[in-house]
Amino acid sequence: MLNRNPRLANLTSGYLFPEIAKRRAAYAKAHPDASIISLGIGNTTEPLTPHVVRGLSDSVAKLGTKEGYSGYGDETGLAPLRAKIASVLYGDLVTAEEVFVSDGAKCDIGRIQYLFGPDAAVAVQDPAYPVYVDGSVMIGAAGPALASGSGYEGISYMPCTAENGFFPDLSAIPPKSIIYFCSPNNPTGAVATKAELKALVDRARATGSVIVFDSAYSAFIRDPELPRSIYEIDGARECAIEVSSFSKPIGFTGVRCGWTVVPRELAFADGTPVMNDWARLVTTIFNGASNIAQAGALASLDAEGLAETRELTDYYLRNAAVIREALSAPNFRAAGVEIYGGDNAPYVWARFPGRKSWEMFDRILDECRVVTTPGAGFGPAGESFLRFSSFGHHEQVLEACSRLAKLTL
Ligand code: PGU
Repeated sequence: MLNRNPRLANLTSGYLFPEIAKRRAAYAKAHPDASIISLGIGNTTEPLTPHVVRGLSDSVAKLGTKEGYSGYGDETGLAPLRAKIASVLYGDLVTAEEVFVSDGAKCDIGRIQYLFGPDAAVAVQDPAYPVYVDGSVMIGAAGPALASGSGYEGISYMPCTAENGFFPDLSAIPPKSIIYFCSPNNPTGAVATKAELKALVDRARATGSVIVFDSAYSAFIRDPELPRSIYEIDGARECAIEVSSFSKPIGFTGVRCGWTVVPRELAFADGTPVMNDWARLVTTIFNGASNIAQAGALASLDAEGLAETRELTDYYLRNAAVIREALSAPNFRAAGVEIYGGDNAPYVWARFPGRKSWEMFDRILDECRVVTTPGAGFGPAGESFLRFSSFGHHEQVLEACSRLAKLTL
């Protein structure tokens, strides 16, 4: 038989979210009458909005006609959608040709690893969305797990803690690194300021590094002073790729549509534009996002669609506020629980001093029948934290919160 890819064998555990689903299923099996509520995975729950549904269904109807049918499209996306993303979401800070439509941010994060290959150094915020690290291990840019059990060889972990305002010490970034940076952040809920992103861009340029900026949650930013894109920062066009998504703003987690921006100025050490290789890559190993999904995404970018996006994201932010309040109840306060995030992001990040993440995960599942996400699953600096997701039906979130109020700590 063929040998197993040793890089895949380097992964120490399963992907975080299926791991949590497994524990939930085991608990449900042992307690068949328990009504479990999930504040775990960041998966949207509210129905698609009417204007977006019209965009989708008009596209389906068109595909059922001789004149309107289309097969394979441009692998880089429908021209009107690329133009609308550039103008509406970036205020023309990027051009339509620099926008590459995809089937989602996670898929593009995986494909981006091919651009730089196994020799690139990797720097990540710690904690971070697990795909950055696991994807790096899969391509061989990161090696086996460290003996200490805290991460993988070849990855520079940049702790983001309450003490540093969840913005890392950038001096830890080695030369010529891929820097994964997520803002609004999953899981901490922190949003980097313009000054912080300027420091990040300056450090990337000084070290010959490339930032992979994940703005999947930018639609949740309410503070007008906070940047929604890395391209609001001078110099970013020379050093940053941005990945983003329609999953969370318009509930497309299952429909699947996202995009990646690769600016014309971004070049490899030999001067080759990164954009050329990205186009080569996506036209070769990706056949474009579904034309139906793209039509829905396009509808979300006109005035009616934008109003719906605002309403939908407001709904989840209201849930986040309820969760924040629940976690400041006397039982949590007495245990010294600290609460972060949830105001410009759909995640609330809570620290349980002196406790382990998985221990708290099990306790809350057992006592409250509420699923959370253990902070340790996002990296060593996530230990002692839990992430609470605001994606859920409001009444269920209220019920989960009333159960949390009775948790013994
Ligand atoms: N980027 C970040 C930072 C995310 O948190 C997520 C989803 C994605 C990208 C995925 O975007 P798509 O466009 O839908 O591919 N994170 C969720 C879901 C878990 C997962 O495995 O993606 C979460 O709970 O963290």
